Amino acid sequence: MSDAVEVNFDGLIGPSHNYGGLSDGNLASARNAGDVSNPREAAVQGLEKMRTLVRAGLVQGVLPPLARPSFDLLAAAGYSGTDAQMIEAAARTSPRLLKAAYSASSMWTANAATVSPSADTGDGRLHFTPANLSTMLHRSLEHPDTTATLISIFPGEDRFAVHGALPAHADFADEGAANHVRLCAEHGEAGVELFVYGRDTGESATGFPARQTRLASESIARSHELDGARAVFARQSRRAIEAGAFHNDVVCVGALDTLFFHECAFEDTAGTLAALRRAAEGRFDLKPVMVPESEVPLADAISSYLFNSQLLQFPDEDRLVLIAPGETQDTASTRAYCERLVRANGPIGRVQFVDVRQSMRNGGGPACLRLRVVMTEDELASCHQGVILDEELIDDLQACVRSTYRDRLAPADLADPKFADECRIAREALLEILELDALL
Ligand code: SUG
Repeated sequence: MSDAVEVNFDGLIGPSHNYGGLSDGNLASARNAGDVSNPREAAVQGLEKMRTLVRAGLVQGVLPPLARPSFDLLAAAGYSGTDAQMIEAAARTSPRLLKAAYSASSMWTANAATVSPSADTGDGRLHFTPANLSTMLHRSLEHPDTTATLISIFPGEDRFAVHGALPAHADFADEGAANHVRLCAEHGEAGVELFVYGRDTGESATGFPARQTRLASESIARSHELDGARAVFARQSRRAIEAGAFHNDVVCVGALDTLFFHECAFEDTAGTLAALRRAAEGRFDLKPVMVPESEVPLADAISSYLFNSQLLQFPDEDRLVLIAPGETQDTASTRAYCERLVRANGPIGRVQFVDVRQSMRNGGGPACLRLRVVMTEDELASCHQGVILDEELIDDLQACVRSTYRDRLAPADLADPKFADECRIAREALLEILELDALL
């Protein structure tokens, strides 16, 4: 089967996008904590990135923002009464909790789920496991609603398997596709799935948190019925985590037969590449593109987000295109590296920069904003068509964002109960455009 395409499902950035400083180990989130955000600009930037891919002739989908604030979180913390009373009381007594309840973090759909295309799975279905995101409170709220979203968009258990999230315990900590890379000859052919974990169960934690465990990765490979010979488990380097690579996709991205990564991404680089080559044997020749520390220091890779790029096969180009954040162009070492990368006759032929600065300031680059789903023609025709974008739909979503989102949001604004109404009205209007009324 080679009739499959890779569909990027981007998260539509929600109206409560703010700089909460909620993610320990994510340097951008810490650095920008408390700043004034611009949700309207953030969502428009995200939609422009989607437009870039639509114009290139790729299939582009969108996932709607989740309802925020999460009144379930406030109720769980003992707040009661009307919505307004709960918000006012939380703002007075626990402003950090209110920020968590308001977080728009579901925009980073690379963390929504781990996805295995039907070409890789034992039962020939397309499998999703929504990530429990159990390491960060604000992100741990996402998975029940993400699961509902995925079921609405990928209905029918004959083709699609949407699993429940793993148990919400540190042993099963899971952050989804951000720690998962699928490599293959062609999207529709059986591939190799690389799972990257930061810690084993039972290890005592020091320093920045490792958000993915080996047990979580192995559990997902089992429930997706992957061929054991084609699943590889590799450990993320502690040094990368300590330097701020809270997900592997901050230091590594792969597509088709190409793995683009920083020298310090893995604990055992040679062992990881050898395991990938073994798993790929007979199907494709792995093309590793390793960026040495001497050319791009790890700190620059992380602050510029060079690797948090989308690596894509554009219809009319024979080499891959890297869709990189503008910050990569602003950083001397990564800009120079990109120029050399393109000149070298390797698998990556072009770098295109996009502006997703609002998201970047919370540690989310182009790759964080998308969930890759390889789909056969039949699967694509069976999914909810309202979320598959063309330019007209992007225009409609942008017009809706421009009329319903604020262009300035300070942490103190979350205390105003009227803002909760604004968020609800904006989300409802977006769901209507996407014909997702079932999620209201
Ligand atoms: O989980 N930032 C996100 C960024 C996620 C990026 N995703 C990938 N690398 N795939 C996180 O740390 C910051 C929210 C705040 O501080 O308000 C935040 O959640």
